[in-house]
Amino acid sequence: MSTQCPFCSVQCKINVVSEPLPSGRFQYRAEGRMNAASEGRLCVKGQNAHQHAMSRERVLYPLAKKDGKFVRVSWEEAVSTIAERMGAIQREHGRDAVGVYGGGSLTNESAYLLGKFARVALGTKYIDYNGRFCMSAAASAGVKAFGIDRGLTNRLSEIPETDCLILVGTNIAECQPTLMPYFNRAKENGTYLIVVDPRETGTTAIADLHLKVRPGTDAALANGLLKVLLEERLEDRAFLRERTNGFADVEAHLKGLSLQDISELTGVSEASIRKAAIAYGRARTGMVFTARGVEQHRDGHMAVRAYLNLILAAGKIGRPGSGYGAVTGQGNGQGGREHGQKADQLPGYRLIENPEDREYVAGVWGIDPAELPGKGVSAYEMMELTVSRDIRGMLVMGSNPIVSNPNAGVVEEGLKSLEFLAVADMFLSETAELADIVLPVTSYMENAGTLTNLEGRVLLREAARPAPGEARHDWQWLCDLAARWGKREKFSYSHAEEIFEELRLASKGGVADYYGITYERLRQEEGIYWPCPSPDHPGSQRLFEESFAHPDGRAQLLPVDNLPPGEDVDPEYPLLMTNGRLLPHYLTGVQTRRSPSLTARAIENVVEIHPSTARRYRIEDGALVRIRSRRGTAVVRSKVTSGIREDTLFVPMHWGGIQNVNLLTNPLLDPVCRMPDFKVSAVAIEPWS
Ligand SMILES: Nc1nc2c(c(=O)[nH]1)N[C@H]1C(S)=C(S)[C@@H](COP(=O)(O)OP(=O)(O)OC[C@H]3O[C@@H](n4cnc5c(=O)[nH]c(N)nc54)[C@H](O)[C@@H]3O)O[C@H]1N2
Ligand SMILES: Nc1nc2c(c(=O)[nH]1)N[C@H]1C(S)=C(S)[C@@H](COP(=O)(O)OP(=O)(O)OC[C@H]3O[C@@H](n4cnc5c(=O)[nH]c(N)nc54)[C@H](O)[C@@H]3O)O[C@H]1N2
Ligand code: SF4
Ligand SMILES: [Mo]
Repeated sequence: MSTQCPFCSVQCKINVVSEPLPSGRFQYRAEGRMNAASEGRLCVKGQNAHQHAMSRERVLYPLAKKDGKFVRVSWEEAVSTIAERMGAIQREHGRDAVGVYGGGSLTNESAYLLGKFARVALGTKYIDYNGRFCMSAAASAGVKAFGIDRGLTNRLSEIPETDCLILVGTNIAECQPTLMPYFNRAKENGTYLIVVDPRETGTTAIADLHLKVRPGTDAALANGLLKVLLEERLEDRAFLRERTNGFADVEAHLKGLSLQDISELTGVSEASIRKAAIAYGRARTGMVFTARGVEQHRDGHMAVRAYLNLILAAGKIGRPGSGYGAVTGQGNGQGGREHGQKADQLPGYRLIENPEDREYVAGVWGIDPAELPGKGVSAYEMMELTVSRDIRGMLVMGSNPIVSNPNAGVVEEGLKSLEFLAVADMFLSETAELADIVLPVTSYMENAGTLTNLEGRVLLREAARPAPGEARHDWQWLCDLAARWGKREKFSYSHAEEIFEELRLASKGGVADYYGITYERLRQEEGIYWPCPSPDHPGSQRLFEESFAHPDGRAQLLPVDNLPPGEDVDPEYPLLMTNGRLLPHYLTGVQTRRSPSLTARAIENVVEIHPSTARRYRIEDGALVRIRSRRGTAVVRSKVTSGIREDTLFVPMHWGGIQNVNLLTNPLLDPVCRMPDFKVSAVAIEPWS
């Protein structure tokens, strides 16, 4: 069975081989299949991804909650119940009283259709998705600085060609493991590798210089790097003059900042800041990659902008071996943010507030532009509206929001207070458990469609096996549901490819232009980089060689303030807690916790704590501990390690219930992109007894 890994943004191609056992049963084994991104490699998650797809815990029939218990119902009853209950809420409280919540694991076709369903069938402005927590800071920074947001500006194969690499808040070794050989090859070629992370990871292990930054102070660190670069006169004046705007303001702003203050704020020595800046400035070619460590902050947008300032000032972009990478997270984190499941977006990265964009997409959908709702609110703000009862009904497709939202305790209360909740999932996730109706959906092995990987390369994933039980594709039941709102003729597709054909048209002429991409081409060419505006266009491998995507062709620099962490320590909450990922688990763990091989590698949540901090708070290695923040309390096991800063704790995000790190996290939102301040909370720790 030939398929594609459902997990991270590399989208490795897989062959699942079945081998007969003497008992007559089969055992399954996954092998990597050659492709340009992973070059045939698989990480441990890909090697075991078939286990959850084949799990006995799959939801195989529609379920309805009756007297507090789920019972099996027909698809007809499930869809009718959703239509009746959501319809009644809309009639009583208005169209916007229902919300839709999507995800970055969905295929482009399903994500596109979800956006169309919200706007054309439900007619609600409230739609957003889990990518808000993932790519919104880097995406908005790319749009503002370059005029376009496409994860990597260069091909992966250029990584080994670059002389200096800066990886900021990105743990490639655990989060995109099959890409590590590109970085190892770079090291063999003599690349100088700088990694910025508050703790030691598999990625910092290969660094030449590890800047152990204090969580939440990345913007200041980037300002420090640029300040030194300018003092050393390592900027590219010709590039700045010919290809950018705004440098003079940045230069003036940096003159007013002191490197000593930056060093104190960030916990990184002046000598290390100098060393890193000079290495990057002097290198002939250089690349900077950012991920959630730097982006999931109340100033995530500006922290990325500070790094983009550095790249632009050094003139290291738009050339072989020089560029920027926003390391996308989810399997379709890139495509999922292009085709309209975001509150302010229409397909092709068009904007719902732009009259021309509205007119164009309304034309494709055959409706009056005036019928299109306006802009809604971000994912966490939608959850706040459930608490205030402005949103009374919700449809969740491809996410587990009560585990993945910040301030998860309040989010759970909000979802519990809904008059009606429908969840489409393969499993009874923590969120699905709260639903009135659960729709059983197909997994990656059964559902065909396109996904766009971290390079901006659109890939076709064919179906590898039939749907189990009565599971259906997301787009199939969305069409049925739309018919209940009287929109059958606008949602009549018999195959994902027909939706893609419409998506091509809807994206035509937009920033994320897929018009030139067809299933046929994808089969032949094994992936095409967008923008691809016409069927004879080869796709865009390297961006910004001649110009940036703003109307004047120039990139935009912007002064960035040095900010302290969004919630700093005090005597009651004396430590900074950050969070992130472990190699064997994926996101809220709904899928990987159902894979015996993966879950055996990490069966419960842990907190990384420095030995001297552990001593101070009487924490023994391997003991249960209670962590408290202003939002709530979580209980996890301690893991004492000298790899982490003394003032910092690290707790992975893959567990729900009392082990959920998001019971602690801060829902303070970035003013530009509405990214929550996930990566830093002030906490207290004590032994659990
Ligand atoms: N194994 C695995 N792989 C995954 C995922 C998964 O759940 N599991 N999820 C996928 C998804 S959706 C995403 S978004 C990506 C995420 O990929 P990453 O962003 O690489 O993952 P994280 O572990 O969240 O954070 C990366 C690093 O940031 C560091 N960090 C924490 N706070 C700060 C800070 O304030 N500043 C800096 N500079 N660094 C900080 C953490 O210590 C961590 O090592 O991974 C994708 N791949
Ligand atoms: N503290 C903290 N919180 C975080 C983060 C962090 O770093 N720290 N990271 C954030 C990030 S980057 C992300 S991406 C979010 C992710 O947060 P979530 O979206 O909640 O993560 P998942 O666990 O992937 O949930 C996806 C759900 O959809 C189901 N699913 C998978 N494929 C399909 C499909 O094709 N159709 C349907 N209908 N369902 C499907 C899965 O079974 C699962 O239940 O979490 C965010 N939350
Ligand atoms: S999790 Fe990512 S790196 Fe690992 S096999 Fe899947 S797509 Fe590849
Ligand atoms: Mo993500």
